[in-house]
Amino acid sequence: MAANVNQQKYDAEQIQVLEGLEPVRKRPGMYIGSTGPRGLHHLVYEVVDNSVDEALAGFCKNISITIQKDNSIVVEDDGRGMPVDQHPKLGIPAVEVIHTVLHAGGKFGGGGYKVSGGLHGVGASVVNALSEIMEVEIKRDGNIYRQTYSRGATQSKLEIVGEAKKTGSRTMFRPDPDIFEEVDFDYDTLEHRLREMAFLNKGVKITLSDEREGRKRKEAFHYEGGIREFVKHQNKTKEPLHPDIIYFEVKKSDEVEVEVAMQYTDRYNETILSYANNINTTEGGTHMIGFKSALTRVFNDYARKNKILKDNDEGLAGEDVREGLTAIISVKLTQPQFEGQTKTKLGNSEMRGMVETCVNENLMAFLEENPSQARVILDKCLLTARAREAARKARELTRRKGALDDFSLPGKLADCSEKDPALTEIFIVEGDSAGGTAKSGRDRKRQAILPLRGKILNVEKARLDKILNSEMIKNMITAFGCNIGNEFNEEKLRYHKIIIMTDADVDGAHIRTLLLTFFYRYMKPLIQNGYVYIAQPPLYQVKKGREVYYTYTQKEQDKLLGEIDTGSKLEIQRYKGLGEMDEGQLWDTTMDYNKRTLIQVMLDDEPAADETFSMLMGDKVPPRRKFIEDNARAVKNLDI
Ligand code: 0RA
Repeated sequence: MAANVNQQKYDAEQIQVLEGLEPVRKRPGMYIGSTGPRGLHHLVYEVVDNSVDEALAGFCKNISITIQKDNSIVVEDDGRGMPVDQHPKLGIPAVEVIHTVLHAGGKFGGGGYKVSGGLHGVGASVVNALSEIMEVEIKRDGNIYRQTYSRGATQSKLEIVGEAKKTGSRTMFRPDPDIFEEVDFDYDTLEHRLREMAFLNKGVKITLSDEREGRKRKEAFHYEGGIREFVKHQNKTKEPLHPDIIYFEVKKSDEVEVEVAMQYTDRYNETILSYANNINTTEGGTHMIGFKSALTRVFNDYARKNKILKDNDEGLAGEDVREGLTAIISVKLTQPQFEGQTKTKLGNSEMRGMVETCVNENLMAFLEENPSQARVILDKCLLTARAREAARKARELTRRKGALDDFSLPGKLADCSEKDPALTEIFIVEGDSAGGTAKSGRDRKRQAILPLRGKILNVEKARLDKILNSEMIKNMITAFGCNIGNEFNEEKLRYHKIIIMTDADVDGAHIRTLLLTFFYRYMKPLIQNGYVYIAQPPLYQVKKGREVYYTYTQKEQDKLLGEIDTGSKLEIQRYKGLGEMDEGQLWDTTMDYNKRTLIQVMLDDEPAADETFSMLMGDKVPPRRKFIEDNARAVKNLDI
């Protein structure tokens, strides 16, 4: 009888709990951002974050993640094991609360900083709500405990299923196909984030395995050097200017921790990645501001003190001391405040001073202890400052000559008549002839056309002064109206859609990559905030009598030819370039708002983007060859 009463009570709790997770299934986007691939992978990070928290608390060394044959995920750690004692109010085991009550995670918090509570930081209950099955196994107090859940509800009571010598937690879940557009996990996506996690939490060993048929792989990420090795990794395809990776760490009690690693390379761009509680703060924030101001100050002070800068020399500017720099700033704090459009901007005001002091003291000490490395870095800074000054003088000269060219729209631009940027778009078109066709075919009110002739400059290998001498780059800057680099101003952007329209061949892909490199390095917010698109011109035109079909991929073409009645005569044209279409065709297939497909360029993973652009556009050939070999099979419309 007693057991029966208990059972009833249990059922009542269960219903209450079930109601608690309904909102997550109704509006998953609110909790994990999206139900696309990004949201899907986010489920894994939520579960891994809990194990990383256990590692940060000092109780766990190993975390393993396995993609199983059926695309279910297993996350296992050797921590203390999730708590199984009864929750005083709810009367169910703590582990069940963690998995069935929304936002329960925080309630168990006993001090120390946590990864969770960050970008989404919604915890295990949300993963349960969005999984068709979930199973937790806990080794603790000599027992193995198990409980199962499904779509947010408890499936079985927590029970002891065996004996355990060690401690730890194991979570298995399979995302719900009713919720997610696609439930296939991408190994590379997980690999990037997990490697990043291992860099950011030194000493923790994270293992990733793929057990799916034909895709078997296994890798371990374990870095005793932490973010030092992160910098080394980011600089793999760059040429470092000095041997040491400058590194320092300041820990104030258990409340705050600041870690900085940096090294200069021969590149002209900067890669400064900032993190708060393991979250990539792509919008920067107080830690980033503190770092930048300390950097400028330390190099100026050192240069003056050592007479590298004379008394009446102008000081080094921020961009002079950041050129070629690869740096990682990682802070951990108990109460992070995330602000900004995408909640990736650290708001805690105390972090500015903390990072600033930490960098002021430690960087100055490094320079003083390593005079030859200091000299190499400063020589580079001085060179940059001189180039910047020369470029400024040259610009002023053209301005004084009366040429207002700098401010007037480029002659090559066919602008649109609409003035509201939210309603307009600009097509960057490969070649004058396709540019001409696009001009005739476009909607003059809302579509502007800027033709590009030949190849654009590879900005990965050029300094700003040279970049600003490139006619095509100047044309883009003036047409967009938003300026570049430090002067970039999103509010001045003249078109809210920037559409790259190149041929569907290798040259087109090259031009597209060059353009994206320029946008990424000099107008990053354009990509971050979703203004950049890629047009999809068709690959084939198929005519059957009076009917005309267009297909955009080889697969689509094969499908069409399979479906179409091939008894009658077909005329098939394989488009080699945009120039082969007349204005009507170009409008119909690629530019018409109602029929076209545009691919929006997004920035999901900053370190990965930096790595790819550095490798594709830099001077080291072997990594590039390897990339091409690895990815050759994924290239769909390769036409050499
Ligand atoms: C003991 C106490 C607490 C949590 C854990 C162990 C624990 C949780 C997880 C989640 C994944 N792996 C884990 N390993 C251990 C609660 C105390 C607190 O939140 O500080």
